[in-house]
Amino acid sequence: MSGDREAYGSALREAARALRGRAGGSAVIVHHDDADGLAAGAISLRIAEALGLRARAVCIEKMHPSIVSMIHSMDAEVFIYADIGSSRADLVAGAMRSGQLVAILDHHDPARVSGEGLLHLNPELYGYRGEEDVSGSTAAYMLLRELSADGATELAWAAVVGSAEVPGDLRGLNAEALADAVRAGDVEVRRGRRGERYYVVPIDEYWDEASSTYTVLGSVGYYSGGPARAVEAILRRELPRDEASSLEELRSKRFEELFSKVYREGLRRMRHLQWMDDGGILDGLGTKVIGTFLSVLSHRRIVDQDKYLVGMMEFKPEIPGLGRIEGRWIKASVRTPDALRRLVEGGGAPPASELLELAAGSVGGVAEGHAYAASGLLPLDRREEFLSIMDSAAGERRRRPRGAARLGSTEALSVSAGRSPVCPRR
Ligand SMILES: [Mn+2]
Repeated sequence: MSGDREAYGSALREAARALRGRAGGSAVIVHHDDADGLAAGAISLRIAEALGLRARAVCIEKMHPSIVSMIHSMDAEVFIYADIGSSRADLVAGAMRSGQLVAILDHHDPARVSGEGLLHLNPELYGYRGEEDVSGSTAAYMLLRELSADGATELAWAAVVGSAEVPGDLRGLNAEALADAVRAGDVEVRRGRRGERYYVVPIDEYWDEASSTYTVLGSVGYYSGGPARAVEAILRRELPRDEASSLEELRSKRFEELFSKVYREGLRRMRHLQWMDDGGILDGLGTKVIGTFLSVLSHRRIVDQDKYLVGMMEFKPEIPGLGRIEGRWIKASVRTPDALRRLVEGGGAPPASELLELAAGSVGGVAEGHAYAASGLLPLDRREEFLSIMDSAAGERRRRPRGAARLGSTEALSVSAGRSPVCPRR
């Protein structure tokens, strides 16, 4: 068990004091599109309410410089980032205008930046592990509880649902939210053969099932108002099953179409990677779906098991509730098929995130992720360049066979390859 509860607690108290000073103003809640992000968004709206702030929510799929700068040009004094923002706190610090107050309630690996008016409340900064002890929605819940101990309890169950992306029995700060939810009568802990299961009374569903349902709304339904309806549903203590199943149906139809395209045309093969694009088939669905598609595809025979698998679709420049970002962009996702995954595990090949960050960064894009799955955005007109940079970087960074010249970075590679890929962010 990790975490400096005292230091984190006093950071929460300080943040609450700073935020209370802004009562009566207006706020923008920026949240992620999966269940954790949607629950964190709902909880953050309740935070704004507790502070007497008029608030509106914007759901974003990715941190991107243009998106962050558009956010901070919105007319508001308080900005809350929920389950997103930490890894690019540098972008936030750079885009903040004077007088703006920002609270980041996130659990992803934080960029360590500080600045006037920036309240970075990621429990990882206090020794907790975002992969084990705390979800984004729990991070948000902790601040809500600080602001309004009584009002918070009603949403503790949402933090439990958000925490479903963290594997194993809930612990650390997640267990604190669970204890509140149990006390409120909203969650029952049932012990199964493979550990605890959390049954959520108001929505009559287990936490992990509920998590998948909300995630479908937020991600597949990203461009059709899904995130806002999911957030509203959480605040009303409801689970929108019907909408989720029709979105799932739509997604599997599109996936079928895309599988036929891939089998008809094959994958484009380079020395160290293989790639495909959706040819517009996934248009209108949130760009998380290309990652989901690759995860399924990566186990098929058509895929070379020792090459990185790259999938691309166009990223619509129109961000719902925010506006149009400049330029035309592609969302690129990467997966490591099984044989390659073992190589990465052993330090014999670079993590997917490292390659993608390098290649996307070289063409003016952004990327993040972990050893076996990563995703990013890159300019549409620099796709070929991006692919060839990624292919040659993969070649250069492969460890040479035993006895060949030493490559100094293999130790660092195996360390990052060992991180557990728990956060389904890609
Ligand atoms: Mn999360």
